[in-house]
Amino acid sequence: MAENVAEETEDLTDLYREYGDDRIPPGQRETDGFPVLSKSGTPSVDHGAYTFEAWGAVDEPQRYSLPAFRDLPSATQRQDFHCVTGWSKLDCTFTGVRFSEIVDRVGVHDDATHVLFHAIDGYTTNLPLAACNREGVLFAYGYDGEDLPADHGGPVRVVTPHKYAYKGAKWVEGVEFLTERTLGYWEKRGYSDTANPWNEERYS
Ligand SMILES: Nc1nc2c(c(=O)[nH]1)N[C@H]1C(S)=C(S)[C@@H](COP(=O)(O)O)O[C@H]1N2
Ligand SMILES: [Mo]
Repeated sequence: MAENVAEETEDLTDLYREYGDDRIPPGQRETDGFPVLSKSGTPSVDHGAYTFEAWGAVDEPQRYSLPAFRDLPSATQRQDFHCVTGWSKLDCTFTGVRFSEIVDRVGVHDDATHVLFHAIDGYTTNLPLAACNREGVLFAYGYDGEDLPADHGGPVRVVTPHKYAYKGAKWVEGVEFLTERTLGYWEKRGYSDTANPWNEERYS
């Protein structure tokens, strides 16, 4: 899979304890499979032409080919995955580049407050910078020790274990640092901007 797989798997399956006693958020049901949920199907991505970019309110915009991105220091984490439509998949293992790893390289401006993730299918999703500057926000290219399948967002997707899964853009091609909030695809269409599963923040 990756040239640079981390030795240790970080266990983030207990992060629900920040919000209460129940691992499965209210109104969610555990699923055995890994459903695929996309607004418009799986785009075909040319891995040779793929680039990951970070730009906006930063000193040093970054651009990586897929091999260069996979050469960055990596992390592997086990986490639960909660879709706002009601299913939760427990114990997913993702490998990728931590959000903080990118932050370290771009030199984020002091007045940056938000980010917008951009995806190849035209999808976007937003988060406050503070929600990204914490454990668990990963640009994942591996799942269960294999390359991340295309249906689940390969070659690279975002995962956000403390939020509903629509905050994790599949087929991500970049992250834009912003000095004000810009709503993403589902956030513009009535889904919660804050998206905390344990507080059941589904709709805005
Ligand atoms: N680019 C992109 N990312 C996306 C979506 C999408 O339609 N396009 N759907 C979101 C939603 S609503 C969910 S629940 C998860 C689903 O991820 P999965 O298909 O791997 O289960 O991806 C999120 N990321
Ligand atoms: Mo979802």
